[in-house]
Amino acid sequence: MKLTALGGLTPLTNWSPHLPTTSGKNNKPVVISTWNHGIPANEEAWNILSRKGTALDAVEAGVRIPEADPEVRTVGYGGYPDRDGFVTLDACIMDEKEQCGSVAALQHIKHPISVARKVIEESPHVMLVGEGALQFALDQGFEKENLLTEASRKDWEEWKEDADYQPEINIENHDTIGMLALDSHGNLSGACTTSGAAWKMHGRVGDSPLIGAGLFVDNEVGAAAATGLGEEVIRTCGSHLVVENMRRGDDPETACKKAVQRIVEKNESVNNIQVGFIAVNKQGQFGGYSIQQGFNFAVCESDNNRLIDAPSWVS
Ligand code: SD4
Repeated sequence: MKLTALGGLTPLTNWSPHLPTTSGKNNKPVVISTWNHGIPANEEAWNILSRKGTALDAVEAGVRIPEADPEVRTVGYGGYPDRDGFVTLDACIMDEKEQCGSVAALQHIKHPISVARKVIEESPHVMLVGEGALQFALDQGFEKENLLTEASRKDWEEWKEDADYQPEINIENHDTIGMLALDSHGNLSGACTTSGAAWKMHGRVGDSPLIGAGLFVDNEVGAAAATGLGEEVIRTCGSHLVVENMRRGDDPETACKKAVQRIVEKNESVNNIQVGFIAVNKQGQFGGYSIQQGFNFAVCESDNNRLIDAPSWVS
């Protein structure tokens, strides 16, 4: 471990698990999602889970809430555009049979997560991008809309004055939404949806629509999702790594922490990098972990929907 290069960071050995960032009991159904906007999203998902609905239906319905909310500037309608002023959306969804669907660099469609689900149900593929994804969505009956709100257009105009691309560590405390659910039948599913990094290059795709990076589900083991600087998550196949850590016996928080540690070890400095992971296992235990402070996630179980501050590598 390159601790010398990580002045000021906490080595794994000094860490001890602390409640209530994780749950120790057998627990289902449960739904967990990234950031503050996870609270209303969980509420919607819980409506389905509490009526014995499927995890797949729950995560799709849940993340549609921030996708439709123009106040959430990092997901769906109202999301920040790329440097050329285009709102391009990334999303994926994965179910308990390891069926997965994904869209990337999709424009003009408010609910990319539902297009991703259609990729599972109505195409022989896993991933569609750009123009092809838009054409598929229109063929499936989705409506073409302008997703660039006046507020986001103004922010983009302001950004263009300096045109300085600096990924922000925690954007207003709510970024990509990744959501994981365990339903009353004991099945896991996950969804992840985002407008990606603000002011990104046109055509840039982050981790969020990439199965294994932004999201991974293995119904025998658990599920994980990521938020933060997508390039770092892609390099380490972050969500897949978290699930594999759980397969080897780690509880969800430790599994997330080890994936964070992998990113930390691969970088000379993580001062300007934020990545957060959430995870849930087959027993309904959950946890999260991030590089920097400021990452939180929402958990809903037994009608109790609450925000939890994730522990972080940098204290
Ligand atoms: C991306 N991971 O496109 C997304 C953005 C995000 O917190 O999650 N920001 O890189």
